[in-house]
Amino acid sequence: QKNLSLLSPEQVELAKMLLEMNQGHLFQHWPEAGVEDDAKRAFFDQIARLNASYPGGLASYIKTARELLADSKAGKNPYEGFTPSVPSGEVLTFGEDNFVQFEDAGIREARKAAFVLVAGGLGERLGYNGIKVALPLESTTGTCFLQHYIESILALQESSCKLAQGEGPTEIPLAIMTSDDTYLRTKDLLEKNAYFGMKPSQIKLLKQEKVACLDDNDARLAVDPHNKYTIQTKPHGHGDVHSLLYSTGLLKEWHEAGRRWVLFFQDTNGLLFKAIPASLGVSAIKEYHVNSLAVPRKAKEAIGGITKLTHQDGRTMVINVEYNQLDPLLRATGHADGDVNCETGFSPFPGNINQLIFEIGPYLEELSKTGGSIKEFVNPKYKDSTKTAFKSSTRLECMMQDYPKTLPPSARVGFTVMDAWLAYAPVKNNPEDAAKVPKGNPYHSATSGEMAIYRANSLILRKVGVKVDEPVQQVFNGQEVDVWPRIVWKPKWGLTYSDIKSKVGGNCSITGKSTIVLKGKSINLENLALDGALVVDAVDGAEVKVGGSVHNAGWIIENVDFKDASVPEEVRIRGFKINKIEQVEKTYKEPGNYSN
Ligand code: UGB
Repeated sequence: QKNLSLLSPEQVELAKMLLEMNQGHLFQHWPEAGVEDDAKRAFFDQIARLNASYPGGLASYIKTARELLADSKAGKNPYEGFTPSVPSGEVLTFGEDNFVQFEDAGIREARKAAFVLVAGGLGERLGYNGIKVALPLESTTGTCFLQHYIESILALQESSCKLAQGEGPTEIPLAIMTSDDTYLRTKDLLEKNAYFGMKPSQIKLLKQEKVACLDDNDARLAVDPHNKYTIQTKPHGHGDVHSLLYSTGLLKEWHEAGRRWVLFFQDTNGLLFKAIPASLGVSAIKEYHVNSLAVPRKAKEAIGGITKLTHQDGRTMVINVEYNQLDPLLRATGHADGDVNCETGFSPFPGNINQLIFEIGPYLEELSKTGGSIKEFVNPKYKDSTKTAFKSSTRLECMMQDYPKTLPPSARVGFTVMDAWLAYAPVKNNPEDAAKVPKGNPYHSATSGEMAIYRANSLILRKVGVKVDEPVQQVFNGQEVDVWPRIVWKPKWGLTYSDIKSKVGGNCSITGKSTIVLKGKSINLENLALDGALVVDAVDGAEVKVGGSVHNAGWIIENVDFKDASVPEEVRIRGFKINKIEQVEKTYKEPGNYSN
């Protein structure tokens, strides 16, 4: 009461609302007026921001939270009335005829696309201190995720525009959703690196607001333990991306510019762009309004399962069921063993990798009705089975893949399954958790993410006729992985199967200890026998033929302990470093034809 005199009429209203919503604990330890008044005003500034940035305000947030927390405590099945079954979708195998056709179609469509990277997450499971998009996706070249993504989009743009011969849009835009945790560091990374070659005007940084954390089942707002005048906040989830694209007018702008597709992707999947051309081709040819990319999923793997849900009233939808909900849903509908592998060794439900392709027209039309709001959920970690206390504060969240939940049955919602070795290798788990992953399930760590790049590139080169040695097994940070030759290339060297095939000729071979780095657009490998390290760098316009025998001591992988604080964090978390002993470097700085 004594503090009321400090407040503006709006702040008094907010204080009343908080008291009505049973949030009196927020003021319990406040000293009388005259003491720490500035901090008290700052508290109300934060309350006003939280209130303004949530549809319906904080009261609505607290009300929804109470309902969802009560459902969670009661163990209520969010899929009441629905029966799950395995849906059918487009299943593609790299290099097969239909894969190549879809890739061709995808390259044609790419110039009409816009990309959206969701990168507002803290990466809590990884425990890395920087932003995840700044992490190297492999340590052979040290290229970071953001650089790789931008270079991939630029390579797509160039290939697609070449086919279009000057018709239609010529630049593919990239929007990046950040949060308070990632905005400045993402901006900084782009500015310090000249936007990795993209025009600054092609990139738009969006920022999602955080939501208040909750301390208990009555949705009492959580106070920061270090500052009693601050409410703890956390990101609301990647689902915010829809309302942001709508409220900023970006989606409308893209639509008016003649764009047809929007592609959403996550912060740390170094393989993704190998799957983009074919999956975009599927969207175009099958005329999907919504197309989700999927990979075969191991039971209990921490990725959602794409599921067909049929309601008692006959409604059906194909939707992602999140990993923590799939098992209870199956058990509740007569599958006594829950989320288990079938005879293939995989879960029968394809794994959602949250790479979504939407057709812009129908998407914009839907958002004009909903404003982009997405159904929320809560996922508290309870202290014990009484479900009365949380291990740490929780908050409401929403997921971008839940968008189709509100679509009418006429919407064309499909999915495309590709091999995980080609399409999916995220970096999500810290070394300790990764080492505990059940044998046979993917680690989703910095170690496995990097090794997956070498494996995919080795398998792709094998498909186009290169003899690549078998991998060897090695253990890094407690994880056993296959170590293939370290084969890496810039996206502009090869985006599609046909592209890559056209650049490899004769009898080429690469031994297991080898490293090859291809940094130019027109580098042709012709009768190359590599046993060591070879780095080829060629400017655009340099047509280079590389062949013959290359033999040297090469680049060696050496173990690093993740607890060794003398080693940089991005190296430690993968458990190895590369010792560059000896290599052959071929550099072509002027356009022209070169052969050796
Ligand atoms: N992200 C944001 O931009 N904002 C946020 O508020 C939160 C996250 P996680 P998650 O592919 O492996 C998803 O935390 O949510 C960004 C799917 O739900 O890495 O546990 C964040 O920066 C799941 O079905 O993943 O699981 C990151 O880029 C499955 O597909 C992205 O959102 C799983 O990903 C994902 O955030 C997967």
